[in-house]
Amino acid sequence: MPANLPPQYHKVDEEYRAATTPEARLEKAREMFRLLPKHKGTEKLQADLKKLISRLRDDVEGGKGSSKKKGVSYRIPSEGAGQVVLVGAPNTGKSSILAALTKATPRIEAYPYTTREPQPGMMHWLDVRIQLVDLPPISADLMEPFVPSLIAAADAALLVIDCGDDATLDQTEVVLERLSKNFVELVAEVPEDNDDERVHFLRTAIVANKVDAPGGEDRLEIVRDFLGSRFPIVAASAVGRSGMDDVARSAYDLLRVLRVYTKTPGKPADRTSPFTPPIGSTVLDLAGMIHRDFEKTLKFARVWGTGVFEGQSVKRDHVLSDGDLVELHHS
Ligand SMILES: Nc1nc2c(ncn2[C@@H]2O[C@H](COP(=O)(O)OP(=O)(O)O)[C@@H](O)[C@H]2O)c(=O)[nH]1
Ligand SMILES: [Mg+2]
Repeated sequence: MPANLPPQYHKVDEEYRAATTPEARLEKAREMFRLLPKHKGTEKLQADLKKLISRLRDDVEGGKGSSKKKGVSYRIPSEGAGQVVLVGAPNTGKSSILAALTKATPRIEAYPYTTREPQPGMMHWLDVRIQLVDLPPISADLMEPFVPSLIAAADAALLVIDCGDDATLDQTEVVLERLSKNFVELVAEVPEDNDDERVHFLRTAIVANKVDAPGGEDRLEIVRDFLGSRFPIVAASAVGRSGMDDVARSAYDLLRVLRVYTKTPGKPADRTSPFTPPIGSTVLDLAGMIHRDFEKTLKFARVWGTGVFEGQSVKRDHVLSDGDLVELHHS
């Protein structure tokens, strides 16, 4: 995606790379964020820079002696097409959803606060691998201090709510408010112009879980009335195993990626494991994902898919579509 960065940005980027202390790097990263034009084409860069800034801030603060560090901190490297966190009040069924959709085996109990640590698992939606991360709950009484930063570092969130509980709307408000106070905003769409580097926006869908519970369908309607204009809502029952495909599909949709398959000239296509570049990516972006050097050597590509005739030759700046098959040709 064309970002059209101002020349000063590249200069500060170089200074950032040359900086040797966390403090100097933090300062340069902040400067880069200020210089970055805030529009659709820089969305990914804005998000990456924010993550970098908060990581550097942790480094700087962590280095100032252990008294500054409150409790444990976790970092879960993203795998597959992206990382989607399961967020919500206690006992809403977050761990049950992880267990239903992945091979992970979290503890599931009928009482709250069972999950104390983040737990990842790998989920499949069609041929795409997506990482789900189960998190400890958020309530008025408790929120582990590392939870907001783990959410901020993810690519998207599923906000799990309990349709078996009359307090579900209140509990959900508490979750959203506590995160907001910690500069994490769960939203349906990430705003394009956000100048506050401290605020992390996370694309979010609601999983209305436990629709099988007595009164579940009625509460689902109430949830739709109150939150339906704010978030997409997926109805589910982790225990009844209903709506699980919809949950997986909505996690994929939140990531805003394409499935793009590749083939080597003269060889058959690999139709099994797609690359997952962000929507709007070009042939050149894809080349860069496959190998750094490919960005320099790429001459043209042939594409089978949407908006082209079969095997059409396209230039480096051709914008890809979901499901495209691409054959890269190098000089
Ligand atoms: N009826 C019903 N119970 C569920 C569902 N999902 C989870 N539960 C139950 O709710 C309780 C809490 O589940 P858990 O996954 O540990 O919730 P967490 O605290 O959000 O991780 C357990 O007793 C689960 O069996 C569901 O879809 N329907
Ligand atoms: Mg749990």
